[in-house]
Amino acid sequence: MHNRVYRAAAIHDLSGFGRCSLAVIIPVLSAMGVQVCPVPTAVLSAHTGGLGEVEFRDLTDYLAPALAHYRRLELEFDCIYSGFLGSVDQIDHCLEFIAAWPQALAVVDPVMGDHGKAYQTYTPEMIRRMGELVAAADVITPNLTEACMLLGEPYRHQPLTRMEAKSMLARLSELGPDYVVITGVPVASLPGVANLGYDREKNAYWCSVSDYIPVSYPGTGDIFASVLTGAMLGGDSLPIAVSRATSFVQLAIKTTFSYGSDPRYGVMLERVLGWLHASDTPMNYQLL
Ligand code: PXL
Repeated sequence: MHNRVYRAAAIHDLSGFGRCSLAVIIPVLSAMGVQVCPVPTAVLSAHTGGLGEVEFRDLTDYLAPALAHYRRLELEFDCIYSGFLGSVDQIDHCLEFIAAWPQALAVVDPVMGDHGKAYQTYTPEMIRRMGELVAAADVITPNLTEACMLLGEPYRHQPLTRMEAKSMLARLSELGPDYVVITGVPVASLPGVANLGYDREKNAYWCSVSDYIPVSYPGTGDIFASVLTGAMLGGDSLPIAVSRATSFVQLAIKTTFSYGSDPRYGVMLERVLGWLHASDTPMNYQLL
């Protein structure tokens, strides 16, 4: 039994509107009993997914002095969790955070794009160098677009066979991480959309399936990776952590869809956050 609150450094942007990045990561991890220390990579007025021209302030210069301060304080982090980055140099700063707390669980969400396309602010160099950060991670959580980018493959518009899905997981783990999770994957023999997991040490492939909902909301990848991180820090096995994250994101999407709100405004996290306190163990997983 552990009798302390785990602490995570969350290296992500702060988008004021649209319910993504730190605006959802902080409440989700806090609700799961993890202390979040936000390390903002950039401040934006809103996410970059269709809300017009955003105000963007890059915080690359802030990251090294913030790390130096935490070292002076002799803080311990149980987790270093990175996501949306504002510039290519921030990859080096994330690597420095991971190196400074080598015993911490290093979770890298290689946020770069979705639906087969890179996000507006991501340059080809950032995409190329993201592989270095992935190599230093214990856990990575790309969506299918990001998984294809990391492997240098064209985006897959057709459902994957189970063999292709397993091959993608295994090849991503060869880049370095012990645990690979790919979100939002259509798999030919499975209904809906699958979130896939691979535990390299156990050589075990898992999947957790969601119903297909014909709307896409920004920030769901951040919510998924945060629930997964909170669950793994709390001692869940990989399939149970993937299952918990899948169930929660599905609940958030279905709740929001039922209200018919503007998808660009994100999911109605406020209405569903309480579910994270449920003590039931979700068992929405199967072998891939
Ligand atoms: O949820 C990913 C994300 C994070 N941060 C910013 C974004 C997006 C996706 O659009 O624009 C600023």
